[in-house]
Amino acid sequence: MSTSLFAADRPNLIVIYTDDQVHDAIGYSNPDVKTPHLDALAARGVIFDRAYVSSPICAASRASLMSGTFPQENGVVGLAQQNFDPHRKGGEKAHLTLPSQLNKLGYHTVLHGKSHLRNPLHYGFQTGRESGPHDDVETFADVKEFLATYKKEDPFFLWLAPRQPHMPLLPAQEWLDLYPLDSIELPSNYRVEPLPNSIFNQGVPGELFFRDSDYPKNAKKLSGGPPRSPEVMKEFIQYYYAVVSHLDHQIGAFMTQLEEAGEADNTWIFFLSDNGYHLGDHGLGNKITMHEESVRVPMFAVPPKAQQNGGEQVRTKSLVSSLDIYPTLIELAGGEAPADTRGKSLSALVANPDSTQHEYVFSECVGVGGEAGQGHRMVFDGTLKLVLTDTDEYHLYDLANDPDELTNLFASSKPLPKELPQLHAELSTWMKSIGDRATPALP
Ligand SMILES: [Ca+2]
Repeated sequence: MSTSLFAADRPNLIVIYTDDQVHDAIGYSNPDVKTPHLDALAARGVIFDRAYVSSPICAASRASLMSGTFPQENGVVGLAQQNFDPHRKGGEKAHLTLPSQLNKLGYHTVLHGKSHLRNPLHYGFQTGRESGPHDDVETFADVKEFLATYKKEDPFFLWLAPRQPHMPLLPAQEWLDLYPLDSIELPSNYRVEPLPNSIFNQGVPGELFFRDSDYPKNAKKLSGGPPRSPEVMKEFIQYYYAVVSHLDHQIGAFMTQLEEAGEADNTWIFFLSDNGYHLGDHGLGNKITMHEESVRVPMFAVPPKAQQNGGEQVRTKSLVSSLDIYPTLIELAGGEAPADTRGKSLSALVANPDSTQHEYVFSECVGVGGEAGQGHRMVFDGTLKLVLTDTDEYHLYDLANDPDELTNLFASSKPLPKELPQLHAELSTWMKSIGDRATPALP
């Protein structure tokens, strides 16, 4: 793919934005997961193997993507739905949201599925609606109707945000049948419960969540946190994967409809999730932490037909941020993202998957405990991950040698890497730039 092709003439833009899908809960990264439609779609574009969200929790991740800013910059830092101020920084530096920018560039903008920032029309979408809590059918019915009735004067920007595989996990039996329990593998870093350490805090210090009271259907309500036995965890994973496969099926049907509507030839599709999910790894459920399972998501981009690569899978190992979506879409629409937008257009990386999108990615999750500033932050250079926890402890992981993030180098006898001071400087500079507090000295 060439850069000139990236500047196609006002293509339609679709973002498929799933909910709580961990990075390897997709077939092209994990053969245990059955997602034939997503695998085929991804094979027509570029897979971003190392994509990180700016915040591993629903509302903060979404507001961040819509505004092109980190949570502490736009004020939506937590879990609960909040009235999202479309003008970041309280209006001092008025900055239109992604849908508002695309409206100005002549796009028809529509959201169907989960907004989680209250009414999507409030922050720039022209049409669409937030679907109900059990939207596995409703959201896809809404987008089907949108495509069927869409008038073709203007290109469209469709934000398709199904709630799956978020709780509750209620798959039909046909999807569960794809995953016999005896075929389910536990994660290599599975534990019955986490070690007592602030790195695992998911609320106020020491608080842990599984949030699976609706799983499985009709089951006795389970308590909110660990311990979680191997048997229970395998059943949980079975339900989770089954929901992912159902979601894949629905996306496949939508792609067929897009094709039949004659729009596939002039549409860019981006796929990602708002955050990952702990499936018993480290003894955890839910997200919120800075571990890979929480902050890393499946993500890929598919260009219009004429620019596709003929079904040969293309993957990039470069670090990518969810914040890159905003400037990428603005560029595709022929506009220019505001200078202080945090992400960077993916155009150069799509044209050359061997290139480097970011030297460092950052993430934060500081609003869950209910007190401002409480939570975790991280910087990651692709090998080393430095985390500052909510009790001011630093953790350092070497993912090249420890991909499961089991050894905190500060608590081991291993020598600290020479890159550590630079990593700390990057974390410190970034935290200051988003209005976070000063970083403590390294141990
Ligand atoms: Ca989510």
